[in-house]
Amino acid sequence: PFPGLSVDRHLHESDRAVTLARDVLAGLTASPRELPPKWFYDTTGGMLFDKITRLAEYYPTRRERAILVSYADEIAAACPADTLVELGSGTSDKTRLLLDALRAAGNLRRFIPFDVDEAALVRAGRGILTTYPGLSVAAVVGDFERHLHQLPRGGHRLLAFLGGTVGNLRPAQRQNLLRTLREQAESSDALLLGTDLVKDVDRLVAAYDDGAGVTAAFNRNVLTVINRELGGDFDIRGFAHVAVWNAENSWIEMRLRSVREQRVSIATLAVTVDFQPGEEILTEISAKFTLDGIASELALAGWAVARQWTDPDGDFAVTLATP
Ligand code: AVJ
Repeated sequence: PFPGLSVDRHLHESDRAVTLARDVLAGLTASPRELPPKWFYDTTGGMLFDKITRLAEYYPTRRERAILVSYADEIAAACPADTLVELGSGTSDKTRLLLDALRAAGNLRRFIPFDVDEAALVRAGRGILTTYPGLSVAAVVGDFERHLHQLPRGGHRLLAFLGGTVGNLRPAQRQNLLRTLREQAESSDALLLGTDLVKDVDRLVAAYDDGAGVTAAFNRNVLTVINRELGGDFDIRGFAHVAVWNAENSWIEMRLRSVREQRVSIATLAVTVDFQPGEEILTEISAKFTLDGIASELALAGWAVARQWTDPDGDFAVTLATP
């Protein structure tokens, strides 16, 4: 669609509809009810998340950015990659910090953004190309739980999975993802993993329950997506946003709590779901880590930690690991 930009599709619009239908049917008929967080991110959800990253309470994006501002050069020195692969891309601001450092180190040739959202990939790809002429951008449209083995090989790749998104997966799913990446990594590849760290519970909860109600709108947006794409009749005001710290599992849970007894129909799925007052849907887990915990999860998946960086307050970590 643009010189220097190629798009490799492993996920199509029709897959999206089928996968959403499957996830919603399974999740809303399960006990406890659950919806996967990936369905937050339609155009509105993407904009709301963007707004979240600028909230006073939501520190992770700023902290990770500060780490990259301070240490991108060290990262590039420790891993002089010619290819940056960005998993769950879209956020080109932090990408550019890495691209700049890799370019300054002298080897950068290729950028491979990987995301479910084709439009966002093309937009980001074009933006990157205008600032990095000569770079080859090979976008991959895929789901990081299904299409990681389709990533282009070759060269010296830095596989970046930033933002703390790995925390949306449960431990077993995290192991799967880390092992899938490890299986395809060549000895000259490296992994760069961004993770939020355990801290004061009040700060953690505030980050997921901001005063302006942006996170509440983001959480409820999944119901709007279901209404639009599956013919649902969720009354958005009938569900309250809840953020709680699950100490046993070391993760934040976002839930939607039915404020009254209500029946919801989802036409495309031909199902109705009854909610009791106070009944909840788990919509997201966001795991918080310790530096040692990250290292042992990586080790279990066959990765060796080369370096770990945190921001001065120790809020967030970026870990560089090698096969
Ligand atoms: C984009 C997955 C890293 O878990 O902190 C922000 C998503 N959810 N506020 C996170 C999110 C609620 C975010 N990640």
